[in-house]
Amino acid sequence: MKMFKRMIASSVAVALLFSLTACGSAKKETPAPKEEPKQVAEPAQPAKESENKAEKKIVLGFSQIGAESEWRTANTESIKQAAKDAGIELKFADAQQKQENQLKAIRSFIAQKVDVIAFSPVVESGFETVLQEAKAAGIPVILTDRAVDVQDDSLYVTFMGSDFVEEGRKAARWLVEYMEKQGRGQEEINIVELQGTVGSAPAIDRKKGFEEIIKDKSNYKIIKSQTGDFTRAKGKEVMEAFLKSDGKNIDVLYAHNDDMAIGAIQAIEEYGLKPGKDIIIVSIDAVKGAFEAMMAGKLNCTVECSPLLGPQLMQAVKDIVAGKEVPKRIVTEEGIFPAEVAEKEFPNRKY
Ligand code: GYE
Repeated sequence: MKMFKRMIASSVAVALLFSLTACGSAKKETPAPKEEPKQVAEPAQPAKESENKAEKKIVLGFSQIGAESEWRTANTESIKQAAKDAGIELKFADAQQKQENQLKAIRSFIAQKVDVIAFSPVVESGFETVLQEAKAAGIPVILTDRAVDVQDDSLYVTFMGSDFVEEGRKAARWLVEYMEKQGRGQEEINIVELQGTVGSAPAIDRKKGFEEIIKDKSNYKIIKSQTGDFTRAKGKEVMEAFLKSDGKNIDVLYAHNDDMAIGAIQAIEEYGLKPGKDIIIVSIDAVKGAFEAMMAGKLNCTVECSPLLGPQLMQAVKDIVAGKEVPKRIVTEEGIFPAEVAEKEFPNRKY
């Protein structure tokens, strides 16, 4: 499968060629990226020591967020494996969910004069200065998975990852349809929400997309919403607090990732209710743990968010170093998996 179409010319007409197809279906097992450039990337920096470029290994500095979830572990593996396969030297730094560690890692990559920097920003804000430093040093930056909130989008070459708003919409659309099918379409539906890391792109966008769909349905109410920081432990802890205050009034749990849903499932069982039955649960990522929970009847639906970004990242690194232009935005195609298809799809899951 071709990960990128490459841009040879920087004309707007050429840029239009990159609008590809819409999102996938439950049948999809290997999500493919689709490309939606907002604009053509800046020309790559002139290659340093270009005489030896063919011989020299490309050095990529990658700042990962941490190891907070199954998703993240799969993402790290994908990046490490793809770097190996592509013959790219990878300098990998784990920020342990702390922005200050990411800033340090990026500055150290600049000091080491790596060829390309890529990172997955833990939160959206606060990266402007370090991105300006990278730009001043002539090092191209690729954003993977999560976006940053900057005025000047020439501070990065491309952003590859999912459409988180759409994932939130998919979760809500599934829920509304499911409730209708259960004959509960007109009932008061009390939802509790476990949000991802405060200030992160997926937490902001998944909330937004979900709310967008339920806002016109007056019987759907989010009665509690709090962060579980994308981890199982925090998801469990916050769900315990939700149950303590609202107990039997909770109809639905919407978790911004599967790990928090899995933590919450434990809390629900310990409280004496049946997850997936007494409380309907929808989450996002579609990791193997979610499929196991669905097959056990404890989770009702997971919306796919693919962490397998390694191969397309390495392709972009190579293209940029070779002076080719890449699309400004590369969106991953994703499906949705309700519990009914879990058993059939499980063997196909790659993360
Ligand atoms: O959903 C979650 C992880 O940024 C898309 O981060 C990623 C999210 C993913 O911790 O499980």
